[in-house]
Amino acid sequence: MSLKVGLIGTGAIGKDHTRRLAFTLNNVELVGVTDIVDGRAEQVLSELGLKNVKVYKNDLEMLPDVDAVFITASSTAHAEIVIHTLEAGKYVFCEKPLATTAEDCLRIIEAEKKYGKRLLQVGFMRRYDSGYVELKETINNNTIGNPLMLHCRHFNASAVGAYTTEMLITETLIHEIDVLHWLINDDYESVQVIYPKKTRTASSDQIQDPQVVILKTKTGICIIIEIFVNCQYGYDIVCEVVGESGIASLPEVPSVALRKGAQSSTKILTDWKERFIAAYDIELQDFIDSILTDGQPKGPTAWDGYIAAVTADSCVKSQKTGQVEKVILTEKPSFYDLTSSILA
Ligand code: NAI
Ligand code: ISE
Repeated sequence: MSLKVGLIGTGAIGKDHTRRLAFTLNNVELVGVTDIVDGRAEQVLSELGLKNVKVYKNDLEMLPDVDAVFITASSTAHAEIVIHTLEAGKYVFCEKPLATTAEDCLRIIEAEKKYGKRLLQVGFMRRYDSGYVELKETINNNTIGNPLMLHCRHFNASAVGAYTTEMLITETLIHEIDVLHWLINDDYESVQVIYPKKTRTASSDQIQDPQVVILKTKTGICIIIEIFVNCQYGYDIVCEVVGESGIASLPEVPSVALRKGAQSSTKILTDWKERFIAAYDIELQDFIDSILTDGQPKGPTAWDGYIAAVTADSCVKSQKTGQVEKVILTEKPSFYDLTSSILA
């Protein structure tokens, strides 16, 4: 049996997931794609050599023909498309962030609750990365005792010209916001954003790059994250957990160690598509298989999307005030306790 799916938004990750759905994943049939920019969907299909995939005018035209949609449109378009999909009773995989406001995440939660079972998964793929999974097992096994402090880095070689100071939080840090509370089984209490000296390599001097974010959890764990989206040298993801009796670190991406020309070196990747290629494959396959076998997805939920949005909002507030800002969530709907999640 295979799941009939469509994809909305054929930009950078949309093209990559189109390739994945058409050529890499099992038990899935890519029926169609759509993009708001005329000709973009056709171009991606032609570049990938996909002749039997239909181009739809928009998500509404596609919905009757599919069981599930993959939303890879720009973040500002997510909420509306997610709501359309849930109202049609179809499954939805929505790339991060679930929506650009916490209010929209709550609207999505209400729409999903009405349906009575989980229909939605958010694209927080790091929970499927073997390195983070091993790190979580190491923490859960009490190998380093209780976590006390974390030091993390999320660096991109360069960001597109349109990247803003806020987007370092809402588009980039959002991955750490999601994966770290999952990793250490704790909830966020407060955040603070600090601005170091600005790089001269950003495409606009309007953007504050890099930034340092301090997240404090309810049990007192202190997390320091450096975000730098124009670091020039590569795509570098670091996560080091300091515990009571040792330190556990995210494994480095394997690479041949070179000793050459009086230098010793290993490779650093430059592109997020390559760094998390296996995680994206496993994540999308899990979404497809969970629906086919259990009738609902079991990866990151709309509630996880909401936690990330509220925490991001507090970070954006702190960017403006320079102060420590609280992270205040509404009460978690019991719906999300009852629904299964192996990734909880
Ligand atoms: P992009 O700008 O390359 O592509 C977005 C595409 O969506 C464009 O082709 C645009 O025309 C289209 N679009 C916008 N509004 C639309 C609408 N209403 N209906 C149909 N198409 C629409 O952006 P990119 O980098 O591919 O990001 C897309 C989304 O995926 C963002 O939400 C981003 O945060 C997320 N993302 C997630 C990544 C991950 O690691 N999980 C990596 C990169 C992006
Ligand atoms: C992009 O949207 C992603 O999600 C990538 O994983 C992240 O590293 C990058 O900073 C974002 O722009």
